[in-house]
Amino acid sequence: MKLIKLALVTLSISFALLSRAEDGSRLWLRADADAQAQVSANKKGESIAIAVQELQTQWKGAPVQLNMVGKTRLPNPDAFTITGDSRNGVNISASSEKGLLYGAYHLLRMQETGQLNGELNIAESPSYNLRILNHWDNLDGSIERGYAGQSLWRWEQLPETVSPRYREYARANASIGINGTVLNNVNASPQILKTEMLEKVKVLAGIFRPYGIKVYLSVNFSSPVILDGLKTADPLDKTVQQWWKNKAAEIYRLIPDFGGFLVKANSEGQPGPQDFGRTHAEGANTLADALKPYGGIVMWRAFVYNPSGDDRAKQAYLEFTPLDGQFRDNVIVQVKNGPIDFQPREPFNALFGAMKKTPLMPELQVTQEYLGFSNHLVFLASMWKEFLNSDTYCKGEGSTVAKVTDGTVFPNKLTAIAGVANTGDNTNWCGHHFAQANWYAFGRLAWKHQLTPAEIADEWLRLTFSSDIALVNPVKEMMLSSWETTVSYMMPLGLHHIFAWSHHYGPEPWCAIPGARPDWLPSYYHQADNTGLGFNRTTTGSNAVSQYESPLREILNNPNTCPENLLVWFHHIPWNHTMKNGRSFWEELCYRYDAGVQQVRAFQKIWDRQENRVDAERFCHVQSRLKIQSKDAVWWKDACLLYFQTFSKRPVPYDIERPVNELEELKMIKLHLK
Ligand code: GCW
Repeated sequence: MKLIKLALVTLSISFALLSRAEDGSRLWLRADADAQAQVSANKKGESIAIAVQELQTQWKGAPVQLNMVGKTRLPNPDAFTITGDSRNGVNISASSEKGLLYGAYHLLRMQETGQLNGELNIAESPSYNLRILNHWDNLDGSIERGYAGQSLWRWEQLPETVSPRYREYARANASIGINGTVLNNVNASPQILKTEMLEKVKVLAGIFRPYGIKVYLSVNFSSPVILDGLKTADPLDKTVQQWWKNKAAEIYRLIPDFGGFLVKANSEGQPGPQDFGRTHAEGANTLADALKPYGGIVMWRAFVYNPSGDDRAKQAYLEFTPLDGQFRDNVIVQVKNGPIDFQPREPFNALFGAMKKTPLMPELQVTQEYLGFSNHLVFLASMWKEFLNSDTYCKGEGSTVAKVTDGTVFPNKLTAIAGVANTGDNTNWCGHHFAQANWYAFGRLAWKHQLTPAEIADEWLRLTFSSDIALVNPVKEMMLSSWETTVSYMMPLGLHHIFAWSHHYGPEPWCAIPGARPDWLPSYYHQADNTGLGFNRTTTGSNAVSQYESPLREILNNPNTCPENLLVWFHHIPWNHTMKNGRSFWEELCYRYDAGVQQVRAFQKIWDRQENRVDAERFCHVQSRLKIQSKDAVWWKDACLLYFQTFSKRPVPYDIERPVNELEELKMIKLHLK
């Protein structure tokens, strides 16, 4: 009998463990739902009901009162205050249901990260009003630049069958303040605007709504022609304008709070207004006029470049600055952080600060297209902070990118930020457990760009792994140095776009595809020759520096004042150029690559020491990904140094690790990735 009992107990324990499998599916929302808190609200509503339920089941402190207050007290609908005392009674106030929900998640986060110590005096209001994820998800379920499986959206099953993950997705986003989602790829299929697709979108919008999330769609500029056989998509044509108006009316009948459109036009083969001799502003305005009566917006992307044009890094600025002031007030121009394309490190795009009459929204890439996919551990908050803190000098010193986009420098009501999502249908959502930290960091920075990467990493680790400082401290250090480390082993000192053809995983600085667009080839960017390395964007070269305000342009123009981490972005640097530390440029390049390799090895050591503090499942998963990252770092170092050495003709300094690969063998590697 005793034995049977014991067996039963063991069985139920193992079941309990099984049902608690640490597969990462719970993201940063891992609080036990076994509390029985007293929670009341002065109003009813769908979002309030969620806030109440989250608190009832997870809050372990004194009774909580949710108060809906007037807009005069809290003008931003997403803002909230938390007052009172966690031991005697807590008040969360906001002027909207959403605000109360954000307040509830904030309070729970404080509890879970150990930040409660009695009195509460919190007032939060978001940095950006619109905090939006962009999904590059195709209607066939594939994801462009997605490394975590297939799309979360099961279009073929909708509208009848609804995956439980839709709600989990909404909850995760709401918990970090994300309030918008663009469901489909910017390389947009016109089919998304067909009535049967809109019926499906409506279902998702309905699930996301109580979580405060609006749905947006990417649209194809040729939709009127492709879907309904119009003769043209010319934005100044009356029938085309009417078509967009009718489409907007149809959408809003189904989804009254639809957010609006995201548009990639005249970029990488996508159709756009220029096909008809019209400007980006004319194109954007036609869509904006259609959405205006319903409160919708247009996010018009500035990611444009064409092969016959000037230096690629200059093109978005050249096309968009002449249009400043010509966009409707419900258009916002969406600009990637850098002037090229989500490279490991870029200077900020000179459009920030230059467009003074048009609101701009930063576009960040959460998915790691150029940063090792979901194999490499790279915490992107550091990169995004460097970008947001960059000084544009557009209204004197201190006009940072953050301040020129969040309404501080230019008083825009329309403030927004977008992140290209890294989610997919993998159990752990993002492929790499640590890639979840980037989704988290995007939301947290969009909410409050003043947060430091250290604060965000700290929160995320406590929520996701443990609050044990023996884990938090070393792993946080690893996260905080991970971006710089990756830059070191991939593209230090301002190198960029020396990736393998098309899939962008791994090095191919030698890549030469006959007939290929020159601006899709690494040699366009690195310009290696016997004299040196780098793209001359100074006044003696492409003069991209002139797109920046003084004194930044002068700082960048001079190799002795240009930040060394962007040196060959702006300069063609001689191999024997003396760096600040006295080394030659060639030597420094070698040392940087080597440092990157050594640092990833150090990450492996840091992680292995956590074996007893992390569940086996996630521990092993991260451990094996770090092995890949370590091997890849060596691959990058050998490929780039051996290749550039054919130009520098200098030895790899004798005190750094010797190459373990042959250049000719590395050149044979052809990965078949998407
Ligand atoms: O980074 C490049 C990607 C493309 C992407 C494009 C864009 C969606 O390689 O896959 O297309 O940028 O941002 O439009």
